[in-house]
Amino acid sequence: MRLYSSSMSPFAARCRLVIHLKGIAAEIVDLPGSPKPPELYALNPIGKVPTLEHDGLVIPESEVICEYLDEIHPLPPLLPPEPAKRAQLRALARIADLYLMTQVFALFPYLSLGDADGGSVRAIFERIDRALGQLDHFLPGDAWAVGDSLTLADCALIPHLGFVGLLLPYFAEHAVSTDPPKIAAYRSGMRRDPQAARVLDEMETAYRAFEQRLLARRAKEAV
Ligand SMILES: N[C@@H](CCC(=O)N[C@@H](CS)C(=O)NCC(=O)O)C(=O)O
Repeated sequence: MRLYSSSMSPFAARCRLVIHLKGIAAEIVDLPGSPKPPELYALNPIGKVPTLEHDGLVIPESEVICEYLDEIHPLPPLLPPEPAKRAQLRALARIADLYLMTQVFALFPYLSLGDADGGSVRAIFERIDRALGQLDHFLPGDAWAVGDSLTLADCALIPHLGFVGLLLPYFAEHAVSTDPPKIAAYRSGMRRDPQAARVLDEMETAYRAFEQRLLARRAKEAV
């Protein structure tokens, strides 16, 4: 089994977290940088990480990969048996994927282009704040996202919220977001699981290196 990953990608971190929690012997191929290499496009024309290769099968999309891993390696189970909890779990992960992370990634062009009056960045932050509020609404306010143990919802939310915490301060000149109360409480417990702490650390190390390169490039352009 081979996972094409990037240390900085929260979507790839979600899959690495499942792999580590289940002790799966997978080769993790780190593909830093963008655009991704032609080898990845040859396997998956979407050209995104994570991409999983297993027994001749190529699977794109982090959510699909995580559910596949849970099905072929059932222990420890990361999907609760109750349909209601499964629905809650999938709703939380989907809200984070579709409404929060699409807006967070919309900030990327402004990392290199800048945003002279901050208007575009502020508009994106308004949408991020709305998505954080929507996610907060559906969070139960307990230690884990659903039930009393770590599930696939946490595997999505921990890297996503970790990435939000790294990227958003970069735009503090133009806009700031504060976590709504349940998300703030959830964030404070995100490192409780050692494997979750591990992927958060990997993501932060890769993000800091990316940020240094970005700041160096901007300083050079300003001369
Ligand atoms: N919906 C996809 C999103 C994956 C995604 O956006 N991956 C980004 C990195 S976070 C990527 O590979 N972008 C292409 C690139 O960096 O060139 C998923 O859930 O896997």
